[in-house]
Amino acid sequence: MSETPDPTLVQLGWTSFFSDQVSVEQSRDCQPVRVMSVHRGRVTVSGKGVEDSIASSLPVQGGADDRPTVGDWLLIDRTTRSLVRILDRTSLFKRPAPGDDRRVQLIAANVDTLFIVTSCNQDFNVARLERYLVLAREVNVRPVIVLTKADLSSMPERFVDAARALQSGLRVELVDGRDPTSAARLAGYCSYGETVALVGSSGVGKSTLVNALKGSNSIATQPVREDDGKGRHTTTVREMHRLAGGADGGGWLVDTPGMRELQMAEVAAGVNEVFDDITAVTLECRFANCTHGDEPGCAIRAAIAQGDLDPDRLERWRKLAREDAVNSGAAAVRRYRVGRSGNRR
Ligand SMILES: Nc1nc2c(ncn2[C@@H]2O[C@H](COP(=O)(O)OP(=O)(O)O)[C@@H](O)[C@H]2O)c(=O)[nH]1
Ligand SMILES: [Mg+2]
Ligand SMILES: [Zn+2]
Repeated sequence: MSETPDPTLVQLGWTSFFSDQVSVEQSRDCQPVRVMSVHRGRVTVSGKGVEDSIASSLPVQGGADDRPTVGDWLLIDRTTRSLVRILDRTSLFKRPAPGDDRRVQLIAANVDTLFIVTSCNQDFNVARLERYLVLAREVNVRPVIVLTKADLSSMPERFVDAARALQSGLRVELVDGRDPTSAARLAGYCSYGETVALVGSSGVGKSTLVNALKGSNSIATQPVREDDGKGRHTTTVREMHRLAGGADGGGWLVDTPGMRELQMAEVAAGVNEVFDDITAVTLECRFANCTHGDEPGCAIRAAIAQGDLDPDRLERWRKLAREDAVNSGAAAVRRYRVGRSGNRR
């Protein structure tokens, strides 16, 4: 499919990454649509001349990620409009399904930028931000730290500095989410055809930001509790919000459910990158398998002693690396078991 891309599709986020996956024969019978929202057994989709709700089951069920989620690009049959195929994703957010350790919940696909939202108050927590940064790296999206409630702090710059110190080159934005002029500084991250997902604890102002950027109050803010941490399924519908942004229309925002319990598994590469300052020092340890305990020639202990490395940051790195090792081991065992006992689920 190499003809000039249709503007409707481009605005929806269609790129050559997706069109390259569709053969000429396939594009005769099928057309691409993007998933706007997910409901029980159905998804709403948009495409050229299509605004519809279709059944979300695939003709052939494959792995656990083989079901459509918000942001997915699908091929549907031009005549029957039934789902034929989910196109490969540039990125995929998922989490363990609440209350079921074997299932994963797909959160959003084909996201370009992640707004990691926290507020200039007690919600601000460097350890949690680091977790989100690791997640962004693993999922392959560009992270932006968004600090809300700038108006409630007497020294909001302190939060900006603390966030900037997390990773070199990290983008950090300070806003008052209730003020559209202030929130507008985020619009550049979600321009024409681009997709942004928002993550962060309940109450930090994610929905407020979506409303400010959309220029309307179409989605409910705080009084609705999105996540009580007990895995109760709430009525929140995950959907793509279209931004106004000029004549052609802007990009897309996806509000996500709270992910406070952000467990890390199989994220070793992300941990190494987000903590690349520490990773670099470990390469100087005399022993390749140094545990940075009491081995001779430990560069980590030397760096701490010289004040070059923040012991708190080292501790957070240790905790994440340990957690990743434990959970990755558990995930591997689970896959092995599931594989052996045939198709569980
Ligand atoms: N003062 C102030 N209040 C805010 C700001 N952003 C959000 N709020 C308020 O914080 C509460 C939670 O906002 P909400 O958008 O529902 O948070 P969400 O749970 O992350 O979606 C609401 O009462 C908002 O009006 C901000 O920048 N400044
Ligand atoms: Mg909300
Ligand atoms: Zn060491």
